[in-house]
Amino acid sequence: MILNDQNIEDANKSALSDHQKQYDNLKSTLSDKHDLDAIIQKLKDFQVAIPSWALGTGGTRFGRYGGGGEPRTLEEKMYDVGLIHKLNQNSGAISLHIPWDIPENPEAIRQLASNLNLKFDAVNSNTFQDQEDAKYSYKYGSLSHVDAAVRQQAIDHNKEVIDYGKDLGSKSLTVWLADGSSHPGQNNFRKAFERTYESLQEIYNHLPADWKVFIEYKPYEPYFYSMVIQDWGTSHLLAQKLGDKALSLVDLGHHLPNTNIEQIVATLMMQNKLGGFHFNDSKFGDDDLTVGSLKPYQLFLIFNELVDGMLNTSNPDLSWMIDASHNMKDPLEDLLQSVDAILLAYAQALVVDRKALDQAQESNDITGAQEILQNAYRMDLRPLLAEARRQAGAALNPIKAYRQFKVRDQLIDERGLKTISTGL
Ligand SMILES: [Mn+2]
Repeated sequence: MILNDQNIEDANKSALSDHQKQYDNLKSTLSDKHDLDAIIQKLKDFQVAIPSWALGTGGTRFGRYGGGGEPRTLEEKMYDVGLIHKLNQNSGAISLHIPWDIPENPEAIRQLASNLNLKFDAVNSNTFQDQEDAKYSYKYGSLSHVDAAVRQQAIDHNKEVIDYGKDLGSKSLTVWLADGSSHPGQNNFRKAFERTYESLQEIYNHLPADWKVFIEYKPYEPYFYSMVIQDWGTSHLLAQKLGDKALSLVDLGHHLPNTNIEQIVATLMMQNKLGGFHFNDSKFGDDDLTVGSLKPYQLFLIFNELVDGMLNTSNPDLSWMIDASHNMKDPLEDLLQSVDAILLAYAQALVVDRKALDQAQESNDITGAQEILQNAYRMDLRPLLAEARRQAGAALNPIKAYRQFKVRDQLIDERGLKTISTGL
């Protein structure tokens, strides 16, 4: 299924005059202090990649309840991302997980991406599952395994993923290493780190000149006692040792409860070592819930540091991606909500009075600093987002348009009710 410009125009028609009133109101409040055209341009430019594994229904170790019309092939996944992008014009990239989504015919896949106005974001390797035709098992680790032959298999897989990405025009590899231990004494921490570093060096040396590798960290799961890359410090240490093309990746769900993620962001950007971002939300752990659904203020504080870092450090441009699992909601609706939450937090951070905040901080005016942040956070910037979408040719209200066009019903008609998407 494809939506065209006329569809979007039709969907917007009835809401245009209300939108104009709301936007004019907001404009009169904001335009004294802010260059709204510049902010709108930033919002239009902001593109969040959709991972190929998040377009079907996810599950837990207890079960999975499919929702129907799920994409069965890489091509169908790309059509789904194309639908999201057509509705919001902020999702113009797809991130592939190999071997779940191997591009068998790169030429045709590139052509389809270009037809749908999509780019290929980071490619992701998978050494946390055994593949059917694999010679060795990753039960006791991959890049950190005690056996050099198993490590080599995992290294070769990562190199292969880079090669697939090269064919498609990706510029980065994300490594999330699931290696670790579930029992005290099982692993020698130092040796596990050293083996991992050596394996990553070989992968790093396979990167094309204009590529980066992002190193993701996670405190627990799938292992419950230790993870080889457990936190941002370990990720940063590896990135630092590897070289300029290696950077850390922050996944919002990969922290223990109450971790100050915004401070991690500030520190990594100060070091020019923040490469990528995986968005989701969580209450207990790596819950992979809709971005901004539980802790929107935290998301705003994170964006406040991201915007500050983008203005005041030389950190390279970031690779933005959603990394969530849609277990109960329609994945496409959930992704539309997530992208909207990300853009809203970004917009709020863009209207923070940075000069006043700096003055408040430098004069220990704690109350004043809080007022400045909360003034931005409590402003309703949804009309600004809608205006950016309108200018970009997207739907004023993407979810409403999605429902108006009965997209899910059409996808079920096309693909069937019992389809299952590869991935989570
Ligand atoms: Mn992630």
